[in-house]
Amino acid sequence: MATQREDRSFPEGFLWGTATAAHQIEGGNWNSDWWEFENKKDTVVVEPSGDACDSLNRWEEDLDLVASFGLNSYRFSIEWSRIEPEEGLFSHAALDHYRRVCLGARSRGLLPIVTFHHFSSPRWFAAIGGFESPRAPELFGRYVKKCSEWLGDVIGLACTINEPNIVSMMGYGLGVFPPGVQNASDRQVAVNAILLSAHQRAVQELRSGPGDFPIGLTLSMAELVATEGGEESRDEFQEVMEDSYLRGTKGDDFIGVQCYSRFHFGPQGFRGPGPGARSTPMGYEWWPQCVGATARRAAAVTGLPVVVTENGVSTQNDAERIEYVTEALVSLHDAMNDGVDIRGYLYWSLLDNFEWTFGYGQYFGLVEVDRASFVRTPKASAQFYGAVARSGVLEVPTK
Ligand code: GCO
Repeated sequence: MATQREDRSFPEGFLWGTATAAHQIEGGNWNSDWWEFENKKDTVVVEPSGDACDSLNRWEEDLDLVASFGLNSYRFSIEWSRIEPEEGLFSHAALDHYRRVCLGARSRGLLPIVTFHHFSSPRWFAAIGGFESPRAPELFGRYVKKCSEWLGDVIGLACTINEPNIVSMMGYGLGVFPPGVQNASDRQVAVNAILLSAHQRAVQELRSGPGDFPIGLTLSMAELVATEGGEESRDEFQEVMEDSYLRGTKGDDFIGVQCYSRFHFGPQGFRGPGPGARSTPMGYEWWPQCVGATARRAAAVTGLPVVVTENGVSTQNDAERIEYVTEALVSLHDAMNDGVDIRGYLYWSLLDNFEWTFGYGQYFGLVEVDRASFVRTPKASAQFYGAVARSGVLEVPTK
């Protein structure tokens, strides 16, 4: 029987992009807490980031790829440890580098979506306690102000802090991010509060600087499912990891939603998806429709427009990536049809890159990167996703 299909049309002006992060793609980020964390003797990180994808040098090649797919935006992060290598010492060369990246994006018809903090911090900042330090909001605000002076007129959309909830949970809960502290829930909650005030300080600095662009934070979210007796632990997780931040975005211009799957909660708390559930190499349940669910909840709690600033799947089966993105976009389109104000979707990630504690063993990219030569090879999913972006129409095969 011929394959039928239904078309899902997205509005004019919808942001179709892809996302990366400095530490995961640039290479040589030796002055950061992550470099120290991944190279220390007893590290939990499977391998160091090293040269990553050499994007500090190959950023024009990366922009050419994004534009060649037909996307209209590119999210990347600027690296604090390059901008402010020592406390109070700012590198004009580094600021100018990121200005060139913003201008390069614009010259290729790509809206530059700039993240000011994507997990990595300068060593000097980590040495004074990082986001446990009461000085963090002032220090982060000063860094953002300096960036705003240099880049404000060329930024298209600003993400202050990437997944602050993950910074605290992984750093002070699971201990697999710097500073590698385990089960310190009081410190995790305290760090959440400081991260949120750092975000709010950054919003003020960006608002008072040059340029006029939407500002928000990007939050790691998941579709949270409670089975009988799991409601309390689900609600506790939701409060610490999501709602405490969602409430703190009052006055922002958008909420960046980043989700990959759903999490289950039973009478004993967090539990797996149960036998036979399809999963991904990251160990997540295969659940792309989490995108629509989390966008709906973020919009309902914040009242803000939503940008899906990250969503994607780690797989070496590129057809699976196409399947995942298709299902994710259908769930997003359903939410938009129900009136949720969703402004864009940024696929994570442009490149196969350094996946933090997992090293280079995960493959989220639309583009393969040779680990020795750094040669970039677009995958079929890049052409698929670019075709959706160019037409604004997702063709969904129906049975
Ligand atoms: C995150 C980070 C990204 C990850 C991506 C895949 O959400 O953890 O923003 O740096 O690489 O999410 O895990």
